[in-house]
This record gives sequence, structure tokens and C-alpha cells, in this order.
Amino acid sequence: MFKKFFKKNKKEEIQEEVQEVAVSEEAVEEEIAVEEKEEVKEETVEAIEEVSLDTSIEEDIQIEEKPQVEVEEEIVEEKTEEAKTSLFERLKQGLSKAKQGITDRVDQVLKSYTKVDDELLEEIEEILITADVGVDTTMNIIEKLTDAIKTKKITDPQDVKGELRLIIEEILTNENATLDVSNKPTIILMVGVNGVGKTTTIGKLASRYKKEGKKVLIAAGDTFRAAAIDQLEVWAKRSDVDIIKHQEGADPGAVIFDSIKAAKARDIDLLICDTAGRLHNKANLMNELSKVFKIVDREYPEAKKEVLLVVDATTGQNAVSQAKSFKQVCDITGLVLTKLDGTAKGGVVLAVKSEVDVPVKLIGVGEKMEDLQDFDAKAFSEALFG
Ligand SMILES: Nc1nc2c(ncn2[C@@H]2O[C@H](COP(=O)(O)OP(=O)(O)OP(=O)(O)O)[C@@H](O)[C@H]2O)c(=O)[nH]1
Ligand SMILES: [Mg+2]
Repeated sequence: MFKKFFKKNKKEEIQEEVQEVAVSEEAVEEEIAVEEKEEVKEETVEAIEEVSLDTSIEEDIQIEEKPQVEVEEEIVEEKTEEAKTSLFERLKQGLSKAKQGITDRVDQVLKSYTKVDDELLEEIEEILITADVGVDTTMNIIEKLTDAIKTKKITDPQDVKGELRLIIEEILTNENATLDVSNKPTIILMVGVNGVGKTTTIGKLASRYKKEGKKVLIAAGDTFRAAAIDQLEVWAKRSDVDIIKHQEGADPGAVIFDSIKAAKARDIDLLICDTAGRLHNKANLMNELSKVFKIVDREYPEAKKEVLLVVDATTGQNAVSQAKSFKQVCDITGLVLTKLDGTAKGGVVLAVKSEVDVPVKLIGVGEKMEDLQDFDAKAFSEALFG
């Protein structure tokens, strides 16, 4: 409510500003200096940006020197660039603890060496292992690093860092890393143990795709606790998407069944399903998931199925073993690694990726909407090493 009011005021303010610009332009003589016009134009462009391309205002603005379409294109380009930069900044900020735990320590080691030798490599190895990269993956990295040092004849310790970054980027790169929801319909099943961030991730995804113009429906498939249903409902309201829910204790299979029926009837683009993370025991949890998968396969064969396993980065090697056991029962198509902002041991990304052999598709670097990011190996290694 307050936001709306504020937005309205802001809009009025900008409209006034825009009108002022128009009035002053009328009054200005023909010999107005080109620079002055440029200034006015810049102000106007800023004003448009502030109201997110409100078309009614755009129509009011007459910029003489450039056709409207060109100006709009410029604005869109600038906005995309800005969005990219701020996403990268958020990623960098979210990874600042991991940077301290990995890169800063690597830097210190490299500074204390004058030549590249086995001892230096051993120190790097230790840093990687203590940062939860995992023994096997660390060995693999050190082997690759040793080879690169030999073939590229690297003698300056400072050059080792660049090589390490490249190797890490290469390990993290995966062809199928993007979460693809372009097929209509698509169903996303969010699985994972309790507290890892499934419900929050669903909320963030629903909001993202709704903003992109998709028809999104969410299913409250975690019927184990009433609070889980309530929590999802809050997210549904916040993102302005529909939710299908049953009572606490209801059969999750029935919720999924009804959600698929509703998705078909409402011509939904994307159905996102929550599942329980906490049941009486692990066997129960896995049984229930299998039932849900069967229903999806039987009732919604036309939908592209994404099964996302959410793991909490702060749990380190536990995240790896969770991924391994879920992989035995579910056809996991991607991993979501949450809470990377909360750990200095960001190495777990490498461990899950290489030990479980499932692509990391999304990472969480904070609690805000924009902190759930598509995983980009290059951006990730740049943010970590940059
Ligand atoms: N700092 C940080 N917190 C996060 C991130 N993702 C989720 N969280 C927080 O983790 C907590 C648990 O998230 P939920 O979404 O409730 O987890 P869940 O997997 O649905 O848990 P259950 O329903 O108990 O199975 C919440 O407080 C979230 O705000 C992240 O990327 N960074
Ligand atoms: Mg939940």
C-alpha cells in the first residue's frame, strides 16, 4: 500500500519534471547550445528509467534530436547492462566470505613464495581441502595445475592464481547448466532435506518467471507441517501467483495430482512443486518422493520435468552426501546451492559438481529475490578470484 502510494507520488513527480522539461524547451530560443539539450535529454532519460519505462510518460516526452525508438533502445540496453553489473556485484558480495576462505589465502601463500615448487602446491592443496572442495576434486585440480605449470613453463608464483582460476572454471562449466523453462508446460519439483531453502527458492523462482510474463502455479506439496503451507502461501501472495494447497497431513500425491489438473485447466506455463524435507524417517521421505514422481510421469507427460535438489552450502561435505543419496531415488536434473553467502568454504560448489555429476543450475547468495542467481561458471570464478 505504502509502496504503491510512494510509486504514485514518484510518478507524479516525474511527470511534473517531464512537463517542466517540455515547457522550458518551448521557451528556449532556437540558438540553444547543443550541450544544454544533451543535459535535458539525459535528465529525461533518467526520469524514464526511474518509472520503469512507463509508456504514458514516454509518449509525453519529445526528444528532438533522436527518434523515440532509438532512445528507448538505448535505455533498454543501459538497463540490461546495469542489471548485469548489479547481479555480478551481488554475486561478488555474496561470495565475499568464500573469497576470504579461498582466494585471500591462496594470495598469501603465493606472496610468500619466490618460485613454484611442490611445497607451494601442497599449500594450495591444503587450502582447497579445508574449503570443502573435497579430496578427490582437490587432487584433480592439483594434477591439472601441475600439468599447466609444466606445459606453460610457469615460474612466477603470481601466475599460478590465473591457472587455478581457469581450472576451476573448467570444472564448473557444464553444457546443461541453465534452468530451461521455455517448454510449455514445464514442471519443477523442488526436493531436499529440511531447512536447505526449498520453499524460499520456489518463491524466488515464481517471482522471477511471473515477472518474465509466464503463467506460474505453485503446489504446496509439503503437507508435513502446516507452517510449510503457510510459508508458501506468503510467497505466492508476494509473487502474485496462484497456489494449490490441501490441509496439513494430506497426501502430497493428491496435492500434486490436483495441481497438475489445475495447471492444465488454467493453461499454466510453469508449475513449481514444493516437497517435504522432513518426514519421520529417510525411507518415508524417499517413498513419498517416488510416489510424487510417478504421478507426475503418469498425469503430466507433456510437461518438461526439472527435478532440482536444493542443498545448503554451509553444510559442506554433508551437502555432497545428500546429493548422492537423493540421486539414487530421483532423477535430479540440477542442483541449487543455497546460502553460499554464509560460508567461507565455497569449495562445496566444486565438490557437488564433480562428485555427484549433476550441474549446479542455481546458487543462493543471500535472502533477497535477486540473490538467487543462475549459475554461471565464468562469473562465479571471476567473482571468487577477481
Ligand atoms: N543467507 C541465505 N539464506 C537463505 C538462502 N536461501 C534460503 N535461505 C534461508 O534459509 C532458511 C530456510 O529456508 P526454507 O526455504 O524455509 O527451507 P526449506 O528447504 O523449505 O525447509 P523445510 O520446509 O523445513 O524443509 C530461510 O530462513 C531462508 O531465508 C540463501 O541463499 N542465503
Ligand atoms: Mg519448506
